[in-house]
Amino acid sequence: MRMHWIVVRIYSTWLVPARYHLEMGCMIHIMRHKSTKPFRLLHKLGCNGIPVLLALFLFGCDDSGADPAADLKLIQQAPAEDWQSECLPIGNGRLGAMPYGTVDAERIQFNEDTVWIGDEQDTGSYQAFGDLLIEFDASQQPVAFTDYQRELDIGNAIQTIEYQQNGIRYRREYFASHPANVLVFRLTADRPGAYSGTLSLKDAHKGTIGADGDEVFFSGTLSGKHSLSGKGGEPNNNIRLDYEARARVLHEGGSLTGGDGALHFENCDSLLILLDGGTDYVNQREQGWKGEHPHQRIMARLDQAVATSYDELRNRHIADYQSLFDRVRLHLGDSPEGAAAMSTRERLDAYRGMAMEKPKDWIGYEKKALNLAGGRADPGLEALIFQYARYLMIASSREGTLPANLQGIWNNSNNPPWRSDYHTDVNIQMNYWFTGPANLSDCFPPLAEWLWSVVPVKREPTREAFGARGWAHRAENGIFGGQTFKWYLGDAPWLLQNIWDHYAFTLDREYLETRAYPLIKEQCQFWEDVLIEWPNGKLVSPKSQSPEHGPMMEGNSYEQQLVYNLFTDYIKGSTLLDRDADYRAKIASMRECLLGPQIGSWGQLQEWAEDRDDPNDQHRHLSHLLAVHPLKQISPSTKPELAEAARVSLSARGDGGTGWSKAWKISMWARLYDGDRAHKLLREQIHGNFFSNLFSFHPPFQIDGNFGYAAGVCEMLLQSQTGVIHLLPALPAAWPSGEVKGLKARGAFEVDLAWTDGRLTGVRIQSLKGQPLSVQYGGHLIEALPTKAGRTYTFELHEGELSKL
Ligand code: FUC
Repeated sequence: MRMHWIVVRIYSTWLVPARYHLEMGCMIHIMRHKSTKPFRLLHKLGCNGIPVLLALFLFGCDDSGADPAADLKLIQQAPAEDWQSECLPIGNGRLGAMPYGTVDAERIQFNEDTVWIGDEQDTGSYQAFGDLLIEFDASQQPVAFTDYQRELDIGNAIQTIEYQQNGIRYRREYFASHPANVLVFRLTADRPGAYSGTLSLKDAHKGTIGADGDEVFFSGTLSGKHSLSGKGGEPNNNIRLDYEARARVLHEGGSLTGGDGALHFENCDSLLILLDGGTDYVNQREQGWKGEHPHQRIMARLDQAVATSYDELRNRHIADYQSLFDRVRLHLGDSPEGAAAMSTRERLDAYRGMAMEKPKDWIGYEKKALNLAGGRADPGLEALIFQYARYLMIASSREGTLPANLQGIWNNSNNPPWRSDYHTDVNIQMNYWFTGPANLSDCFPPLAEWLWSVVPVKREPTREAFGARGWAHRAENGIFGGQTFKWYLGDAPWLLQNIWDHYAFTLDREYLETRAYPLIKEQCQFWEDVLIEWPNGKLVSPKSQSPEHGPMMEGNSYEQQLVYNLFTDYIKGSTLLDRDADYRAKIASMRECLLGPQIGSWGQLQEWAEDRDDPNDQHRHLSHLLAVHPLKQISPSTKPELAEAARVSLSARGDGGTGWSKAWKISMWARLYDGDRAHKLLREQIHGNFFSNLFSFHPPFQIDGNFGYAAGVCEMLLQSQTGVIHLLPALPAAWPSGEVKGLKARGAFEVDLAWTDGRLTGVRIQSLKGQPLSVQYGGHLIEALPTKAGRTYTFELHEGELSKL
């Protein structure tokens, strides 16, 4: 009977791989029966345990990837008409693509992460790269088509387009392979000879276009200046990157001929198009930011991809992708019947309780009154958007690439919004808040490497502006170290919060020694040089602006909180590495003198050293609340009075805002343990700031809203910033039952959780590096359990008390 229960459970919890179902299921079962030891259950099963253990082992081995029924698809029932709101993105970290053609004329807009115009003075701008155009002969006499469906399956990172035309079933299958490092497009049909037409490339700049044999290509030099740069004098833009893009076409059946810069295919059964491109950018100032021309690399990658069968390319792509994606499974509750099969547009409409007809309807919508009561609950959609952020991160940030910019990697303009750059006064930091908790630390190194590469450029202007060692940032940043807009002195220590946190999640000592520690130490020197001592002995930042808000003042909470955090991390790092003891002592004594957080006249956490906050001010930035999130100094557990003041301030700021601002408020409310308010923000972000391709918008499209949303979901389910692993700290009533597998906690722990009726029912924590483990659930705390690296620890909740099994 109970064996039967276990087997049923294996198949009923569809989201989680079999191994997990069984172990969690078994564990939950044990808990429900108030049995504390697994072997007691085995006795209850009426056997000596061996057959059951064998069954556990056998089922445990059946971990065969994503369940086909999983709710992991974005579905569209019409070709994309609008680039930012309707195209479904693919990417391999370096190359990105947005298919937005029609049935008769495919158009795949593509990017490469280094295609930039800018230099060491000017931020410049990320650029569009090109389009792959396929005109089918049918486009001369368009014929009606039926059964059209576009799908992006984020369970395997493959996009498909299917339709029926002239009695033929057509299928396009697209993916961006990280192992092969090329874009792959395959067109098939259920009848031979179905493909005739012309294939070409369009350069987004003014390069040379050509066709040769089975290839089309373009190449040139990125020169000139992008249009934003003209303000305030002529920019140099004197770094001119050479670029090239090349598509190789393989066909089955029919013929392929070249001419006039295009390839003509006739009566082909199928087409396989491999596309690669790049520039000569290297992230090294001492080489003038330019390395070898990309031509040889592109040819080598295409040669290798051509020598690999399509199935093999596809299998390797899926295996690589799932090695990252499958680490986290999330189930937040059951969706309405049939929701997972709906088009994403209709699904969003149902969630919102109102229909959006055209992309233009969305712009400005975030400002309109929201009718939250009108929509229907769809926890599967809320989980899908979380997993989609993980998909987008894997697609736009991998070891060796540049970090995800304001639009990840996807950009169709040479003058994109805010240069599609690296804004350092919240945006790029927000992009990377969730990589640690969402088990994607492997996607983080591009941020550290980018920072490492641009800091040397920033030292000289920093010395000139502030007479200080180290470096500071203006808000807009490019890939050659150039920067524009205002100086924000907290930006650098804010980036270093991400840099330290990557260490906190991974405990990667080499990274600490070679990247985190040197950067943090150099930043401490900047603050040693610029902090001002007030007559009362307090150390404050020099005059600066709280990001994009208010006057220039000394001692803004923005810098004060960030410098406190920087010094704290420095002290920890230098202690761990046993380095620079004298300097550590100096920094520790400076930290003691920093002006700390202040509670103002209406109970608010002050944004400025002066009590001048306006209770009616609903500015989108939350710079004075950083100590709540993403920093760690204010928590209701450790600093209840300051946490209450932060709550007053956050409430006053309201629940509106841009995509990223709402996303940040999810995390903020979660850190204040208000799960229902966090969920309200999450819902409002979905209502007001997601296009039908699930790109979040500011407006316009800005990927920090996607990544910040995922950070918020993590904060609702698990927190670890205070050194304690806090389970379900902000579980909303909207998610009464659910499961999550594979979230990470600081100290290198991997955590699986299950809950029912709002109560924790299962906890499994794997210690990856053998650190002591402190766990909290509600008011109950288990402190400093010794652990062994590689071991998994399970806990049970019995009459409200948490105990280790
Ligand atoms: C910051 C924000 C803006 C926008 C821009 C890209 O400056 O204040 O809202 O997100 O970055």
